[in-house]
Amino acid sequence: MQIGIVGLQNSGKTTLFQTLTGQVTDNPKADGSRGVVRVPDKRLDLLTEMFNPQKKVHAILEFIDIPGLQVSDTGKVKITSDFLNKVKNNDALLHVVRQFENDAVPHPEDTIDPVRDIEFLETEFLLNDMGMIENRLQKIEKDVQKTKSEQLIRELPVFKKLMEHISNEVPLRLLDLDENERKVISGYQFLTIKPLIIGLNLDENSKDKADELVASITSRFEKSQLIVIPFFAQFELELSNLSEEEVTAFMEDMGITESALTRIIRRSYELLGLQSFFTVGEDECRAWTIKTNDTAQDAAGVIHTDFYAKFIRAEVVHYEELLKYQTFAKCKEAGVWRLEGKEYMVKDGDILNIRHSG
Ligand SMILES: Nc1nc2c(ncn2[C@@H]2O[C@H](COP(=O)(O)OP(=O)(O)OP(=O)(O)O)[C@@H](O)[C@H]2O)c(=O)[nH]1
Ligand SMILES: [Mg+2]
Repeated sequence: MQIGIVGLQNSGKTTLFQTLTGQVTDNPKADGSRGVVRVPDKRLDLLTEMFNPQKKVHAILEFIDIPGLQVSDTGKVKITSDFLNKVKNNDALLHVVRQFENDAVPHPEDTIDPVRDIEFLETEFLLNDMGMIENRLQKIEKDVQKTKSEQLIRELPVFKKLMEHISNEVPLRLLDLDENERKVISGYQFLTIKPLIIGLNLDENSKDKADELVASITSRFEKSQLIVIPFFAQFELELSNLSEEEVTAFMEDMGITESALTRIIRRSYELLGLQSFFTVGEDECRAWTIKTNDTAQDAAGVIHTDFYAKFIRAEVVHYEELLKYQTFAKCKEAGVWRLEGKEYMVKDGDILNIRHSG
């Protein structure tokens, strides 16, 4: 799973990227970096205490620091092909919006106005998608009669649906598409179809206004159902050099109960329909990421590609049950340890042991 950090120039993308990944480079302007983040999970910590394994392996998310978007003289955000290339492979986007004052670092529009900046990007993203849909639709309508191409016949109703939706200036992510429709357009890189989180980058002076700001942005963009997460990128980056106790004290002082990292990851999981399952043992305790509706067989395939085809059964016990009964033997006695077939829908927090052939 990969999340692209986008936004206007000097909004704090690289600062946030460094805060999230702990990957601090000498050159903060070296964009396009890719960083792996371990997904914090208290359950994995407890399982590790329980099994005392040689290795503890977290689930991971990847973040990409995408170069800042410029604003042209005519007041438009410039969407370049380089930008599109860097954005297209991401599963979701995190739009960092500036809400910090810093005279040394000019805002491309001079003033601080998060609503304007969100609108800027949203408008350009919508126009970009609208243009793509319009062009494609024209081409399909022109060629479909002539060629009777099956692909075009399949695409036509889907593109009509997209056009109708986006004409109302609503991002494509809010359009209900079934699996077949998604397949038809999977080759197209629409910007507004990607799950989106708005990251509001505050400075210390705005800490008392944070809730109010988030509420006003959320209601202003009600139509797009934006998810807004406030954080203090610079402040949290500075904390990374301190001891755990100091960090806790400083965070309390700022009224932060959870780091930006934890909150961003939790919302990304929700937004992307992700969940975690665990494998445990004396050699390794590990958290894995799968989609919400994945089956035991899908989960097996995530552990090892071969396990998908060779799947026999999954031994399943939920984390909460293991915590309650402490050992697998006691879980068995209590009837909460089960053998499940390949169609079993894995639940967040399941502990699995895959039985496979060969
Ligand atoms: N005062 C203050 N400065 C910040 C904050 N966040 C970022 N900065 C500063 O703003 C400057 C730009 O931050 P970056 O993180 O490099 O911004 P960016 O969005 O990656 O910029 P581009 O990659 O050029 O688009 C840096 O000098 C940061 O130190 C903040 O919360 N408060
Ligand atoms: Mg940057």
